[in-house]
Amino acid sequence: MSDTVVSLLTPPGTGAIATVEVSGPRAWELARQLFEPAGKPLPELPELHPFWFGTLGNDEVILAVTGPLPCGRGSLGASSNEPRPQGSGPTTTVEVHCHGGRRVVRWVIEQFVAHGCIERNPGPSGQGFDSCDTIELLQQAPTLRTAAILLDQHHGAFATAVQAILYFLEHTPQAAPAFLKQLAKFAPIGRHLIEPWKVVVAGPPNVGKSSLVNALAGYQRTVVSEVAGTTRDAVSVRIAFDGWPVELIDTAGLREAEGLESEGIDLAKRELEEADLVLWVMDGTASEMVWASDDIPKAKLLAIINKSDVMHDLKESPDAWGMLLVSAITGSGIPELVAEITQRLVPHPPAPGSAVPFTPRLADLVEDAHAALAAGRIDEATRLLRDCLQAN
Ligand SMILES: Nc1nc2c(ncn2[C@@H]2O[C@H](COP(=O)(O)OP(=O)(O)O)[C@@H](O)[C@H]2O)c(=O)[nH]1
Ligand SMILES: [Mg+2]
Repeated sequence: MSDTVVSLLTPPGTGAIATVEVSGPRAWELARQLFEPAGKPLPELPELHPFWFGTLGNDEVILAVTGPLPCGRGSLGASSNEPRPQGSGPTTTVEVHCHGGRRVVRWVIEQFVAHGCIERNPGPSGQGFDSCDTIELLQQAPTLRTAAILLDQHHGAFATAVQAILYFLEHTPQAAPAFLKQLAKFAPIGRHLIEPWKVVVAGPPNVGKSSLVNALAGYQRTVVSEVAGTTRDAVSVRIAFDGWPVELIDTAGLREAEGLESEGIDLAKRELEEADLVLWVMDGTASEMVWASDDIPKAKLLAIINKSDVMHDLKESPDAWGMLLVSAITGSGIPELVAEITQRLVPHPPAPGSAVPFTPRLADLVEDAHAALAAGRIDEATRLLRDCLQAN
C-alpha cells in the first residue's frame, strides 16, 4: 500500500492562512479521525469539493476534499477514457486550511505524522508533469490572485480541459476549436503567473516619468522590491495591479539617452521591445507635445498627459483622443490609470476554477495547438496537446 503524504502547499514562514495537503490511501480516514466538524459529522466516504468548517485540536480549520490528485502520481496524464476515481481509494486528497502561524501549521502537520503520514516538503520534484510541479510554482506565486489560479491548476483544471479537448479531437472534432480557443485566450495570463508583466514608462525628459512611477508604486501599497539604477539604467519596481504582478520600468527618456553612451540607448530600446505595455508620458504644460515614435506598436501604447494640476485652457478633453489625463503630484487620475493598465494587460480575467496554461511553455504549446487546429492540422494539434500533459 502506498504512503499517505502530508505537505505544506503554501510558502514556508508565517502567512495569514496556510494550506496543508494530505494525500494518499488513508487521507480521508485520518481526516475523519482528527477533524471535528462544527456541523454534522463527516460522511463515511469523501465527497469531492465541498468544504467543512471545524476544529483540529484547538485550532479552527477548514477541511476540503480537493480530488483524486495524489502528489507525485501521473494522474494528470491519465487518458481521458479512464474514469477518474471518485472519493475514497488510493487517490484521495484532502486540504486543511488553517491559520498561517508557524506553530499552528507545525501542529497540524505533526498530528498527521503522528498517525503514520509521511511528511514531504514539496521542493523541486524532478518528475514529469504532475501536481508537484504546481506546488513548486505555487510557492513562487507573487500574489494571492496568481496563487489562486495556480491552485486551480494544481486541482486539475488545466489537465482536465486538455483531456476534454483531446477527447473531442478524437470523437467529435467539430466541438474542439471552441474549447481550445477558450484555453488559448488565457495563454498570456499563464506566462505571467510568476514572471511579472512588463510595463515601461517612456517619454522625453522632465515630463514626469519618474514621478509617475512613484505615484503608481505609492498608490499600490504592494511594492515588492526596488532596483536602483544609474542614469543609464532603467529603474524598476515590482508591484501588483489588481492582483496581477507588474514590473514597472522607468526608462531614461530616449532623448535623455542620446547624450549618453550607446548602451544607454540600446537599453531603453530593448526595454521598449520587451514591454507588454508602454506608458508614453507627455507634459500637458509643454508648448509642444512629443508623440510616441511609430516604432512602438499601437497595440501596446497607452498615451498619458501628465501635470494636469497646472494645465490651463483645455480646449478639448484628452479623453477624446484616447489619452488619460493625470497628475503624478496630486494623484488625480491615478486610479483611472491603474484601472486602464489592468484592463489592457488582462482584458479577460479567468473566472475561479478556469483552466489556464500555467507556464510559458504550456502557453506556447496551447497557442501552437490552437493555430494548428485553426489551419486544419488536427494531428499536429493533438500531438501538441499531448505534450502539454507530459511536461511543463
Ligand atoms: N506640477 C506638476 N509637476 C510635476 C508633475 N509630475 C512631475 N512634475 C515635475 O516635473 C519635473 C520632472 O519630473 P520627473 O519625474 O523627474 O520627470 P522625468 O524626467 O520624466 O522622469 C519635476 O520637477 C517634477 O516635480 C505633475 O503631475 N504636476
Ligand atoms: Mg526620470
